[in-house]
Amino acid sequence: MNDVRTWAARLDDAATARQPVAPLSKDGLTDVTAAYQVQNALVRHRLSRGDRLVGGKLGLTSRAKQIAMGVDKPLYGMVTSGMLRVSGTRLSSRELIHPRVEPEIAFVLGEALEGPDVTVADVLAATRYLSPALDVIDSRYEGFSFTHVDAIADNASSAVFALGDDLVAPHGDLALTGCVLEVDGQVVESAAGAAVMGHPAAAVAFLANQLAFAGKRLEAGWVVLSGGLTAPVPLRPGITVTATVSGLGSVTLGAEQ
Ligand code: OOG
Ligand code: MG
Repeated sequence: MNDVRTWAARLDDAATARQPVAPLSKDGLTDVTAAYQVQNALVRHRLSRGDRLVGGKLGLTSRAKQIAMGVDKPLYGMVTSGMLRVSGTRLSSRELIHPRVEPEIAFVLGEALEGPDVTVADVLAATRYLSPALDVIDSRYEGFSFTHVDAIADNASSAVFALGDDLVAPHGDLALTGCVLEVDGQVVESAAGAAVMGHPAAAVAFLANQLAFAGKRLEAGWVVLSGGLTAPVPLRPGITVTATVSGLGSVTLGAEQ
């Protein structure tokens, strides 16, 4: 318990000071349960500063992400109000440590989802809107290098995210929906929805079912980021990144010079 508090404070300080730290796995963090306890305590730091819980996010749900980060198991984190930016925002380089950005499909829930037996069909029935999302990850670990438990403790590297301007009701086959990621107008990555667990709603179901182990659920009105569809790209100073998802529109973020 002592370690949990110390580790959470270390990650919170790293984010606040924009000073990365050594992975907690090098300091004795080994099991997934303890890692989620650290994550909980870390999120409580944000809530104590006035943030509200507004949803959840999946991490490492596509092969592309797993290969890029060298971790082969999915995980989840929690999303708070202070992470949300309007599409078109330019982020300041002083805000973050070494940000990377990735395209995702976001779900906005009209109804709560409570595990353990949530299915893809349940997720789609409970979804009010879909939106393209840009997820800016900013690992609090040196060199953006971590193990599965490290990334869990660090709340899935969550930093900032943006949704598209239009929220669209679910339609069509999300597994076959195309996603294109552009940097300064050049296509750098692309994927189909199926890149995330065969179907992005499967990632949301996975999250609802995982939360059930902790006696928690996804609430109505929450947003869920289903996980990076492609490898992330560094959010370098001066660049503009746009994700477009067929039938859902676009979302853009930039970084100041
Ligand atoms: C951890 C996972 C973060 C995703 O979509 O895979 C994540 C990381 O890659 O830093 O948001
Ligand atoms: Mg992500």
